[in-house]
Amino acid sequence: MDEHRLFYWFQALENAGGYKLRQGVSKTHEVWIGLDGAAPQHDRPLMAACPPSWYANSKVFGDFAIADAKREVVKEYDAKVAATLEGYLQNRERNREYGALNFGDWWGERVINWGNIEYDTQHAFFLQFARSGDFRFFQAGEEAERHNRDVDTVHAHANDYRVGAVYSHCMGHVGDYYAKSPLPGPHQGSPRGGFSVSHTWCEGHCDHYFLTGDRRSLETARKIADRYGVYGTTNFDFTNCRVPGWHLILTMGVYRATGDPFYLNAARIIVERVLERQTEEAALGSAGGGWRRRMVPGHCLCEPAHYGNAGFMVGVLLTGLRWYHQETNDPRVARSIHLGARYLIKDLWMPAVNGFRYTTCPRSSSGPWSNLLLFDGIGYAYQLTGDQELAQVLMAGTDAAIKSMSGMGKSFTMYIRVAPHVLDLLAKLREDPVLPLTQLNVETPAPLSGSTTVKFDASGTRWPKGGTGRLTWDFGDGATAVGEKVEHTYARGGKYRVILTAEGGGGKATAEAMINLPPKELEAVARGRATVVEAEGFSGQGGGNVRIVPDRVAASGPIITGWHMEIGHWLEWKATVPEAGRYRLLLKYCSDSPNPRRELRVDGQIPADSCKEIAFPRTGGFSVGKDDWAYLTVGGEEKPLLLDLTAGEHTIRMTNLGDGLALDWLALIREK
Ligand SMILES: [Ca+2]
Ligand SMILES: [Ca+2]
Repeated sequence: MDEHRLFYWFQALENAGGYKLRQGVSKTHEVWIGLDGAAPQHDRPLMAACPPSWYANSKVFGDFAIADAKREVVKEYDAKVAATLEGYLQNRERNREYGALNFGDWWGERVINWGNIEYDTQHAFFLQFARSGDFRFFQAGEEAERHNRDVDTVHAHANDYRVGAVYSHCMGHVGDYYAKSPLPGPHQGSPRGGFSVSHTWCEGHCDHYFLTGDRRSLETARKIADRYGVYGTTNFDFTNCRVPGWHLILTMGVYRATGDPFYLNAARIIVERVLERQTEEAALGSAGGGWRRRMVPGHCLCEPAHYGNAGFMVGVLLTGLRWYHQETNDPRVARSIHLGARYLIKDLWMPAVNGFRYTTCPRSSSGPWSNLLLFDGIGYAYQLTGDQELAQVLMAGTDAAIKSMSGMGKSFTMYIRVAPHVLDLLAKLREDPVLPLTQLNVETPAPLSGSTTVKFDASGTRWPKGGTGRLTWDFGDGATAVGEKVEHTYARGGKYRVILTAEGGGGKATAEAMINLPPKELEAVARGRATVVEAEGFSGQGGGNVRIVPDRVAASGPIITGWHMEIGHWLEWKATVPEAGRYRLLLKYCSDSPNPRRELRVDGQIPADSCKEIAFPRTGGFSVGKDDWAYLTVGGEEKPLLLDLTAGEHTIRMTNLGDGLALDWLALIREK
């Protein structure tokens, strides 16, 4: 990365021989004097700290589960958080996140932005310190706190309206060094520094004050909450759910810290409008209970766009409502949280990946990365209602969520800022499950084996109160079975949704898996009637360069991708067939582009008109996080194109006519 993108620049004053800072930026420095003439040995004074149980009982940081190496879920969570902190600190080294005005923040949001502590990094770290007593988290939290408090926040300004505003992620913390991003393409660096309540945090400031007594942190929190409580509640309304969500979180944080009713009143204004706008009835293809709207391009690229919502936005709002409900016990808010939690599950929960879809749009990606963020509201709703459908999702999504944690500042913060508040519940649901806790393992046949026999194992399923129960299987093709370990042979390849139902101990739970089997005609490989050529083993290319990538989900060795940049970019493969005969050509590919097309030549000739432009239907992804592979028989499965080939080597060439296409392998299959 270019050095200059990392620096905070002091802007030169024209003709004055000096430099200027943005209005309102401040800086706190500690001066250490060694009275005995020696240099101080520490980079921070000794600090008095309490044991985690004391912090927990104080409720200053809300309800949370303290670190406990004997508790399932809690133990795994803390081990993962500790390991992920290493990744966070390594990123600091790699990105060189140093310098008086940079240190404490993390870099790399939208490639070259400073994150400006998005999701309240200091709060996330202070909470982990309070739970665990691990001082590394206090230090990382204090570094983030001092940066965000001093540099990212406007402390004083000629325009009163700006006081208490906080810059959103942007280049150089405060923006406006560039008129536009120096990188080409969308979503690469935000040159302007703007303010939004949806990128503004106060909880970490209050935490720091409570842990250290540093009044500057509390004053900063009040300055921010005052600004948004005054200017931000006039004729209050909102565009999307995270606006009232973060506004409530920061306002309630300062209310808890100060007890000043001004903040509770500001929160009440927000909540009233949130309740008015909740869409209780299912409509327009989206479940009821969310705050349905026509989705914006980042959330849905379909024409016309789908109605619905983005899970993380609703999740943030539920957290804000939770904090408000904990202080007020307003029954309307309890009901709203329950409706919202059910909405998240109905519209976005994807049982096959034990995670949520990003938005209501069926084409948006899904995974467990937002589980912990959303589980805060869902877990609270479960505690309020005992709704077992919520418990099932909480139980199913716990392990996947913990495993998917990453050390990038934004995602790390997003995981650990709320998870501690739901962790105790997640652990209790594991220690004493109210429903069967299903464990579904799938063993698909080896690639290219020609087999379509799949093995299923649910013997790890746990039952409430140590009892037992009945496991039933729906294989997705009409067949069913009963038992812990079963296997099933599919008549043909394709994608199947398998549903396991566990019933016993007074409860019922289901689990799902998606399996993706190659076409039955690949049996020919096992019988020696097919020649398979790995895509990455191409013999030549021209007009561009593809990338060879290992480790894609469900791939046979590496794959090729990056074949979309240049129209006319061709690739060639050599395929040797042992016998003369008629062959069909089968390709294993995936794509998330709207309209991938390729020209096909065999031994220099276009074998049929249909090969001048072969269209590959979109598969929904590039097999990064889930199995997006599909199989295409040239000419179609029903009436395949048959190539008359002599024994020996033949050349297959495909040329890019547009859009991205990842290829795993090609197979020539001889007709019987
Ligand atoms: Ca910053
Ligand atoms: Ca391959």
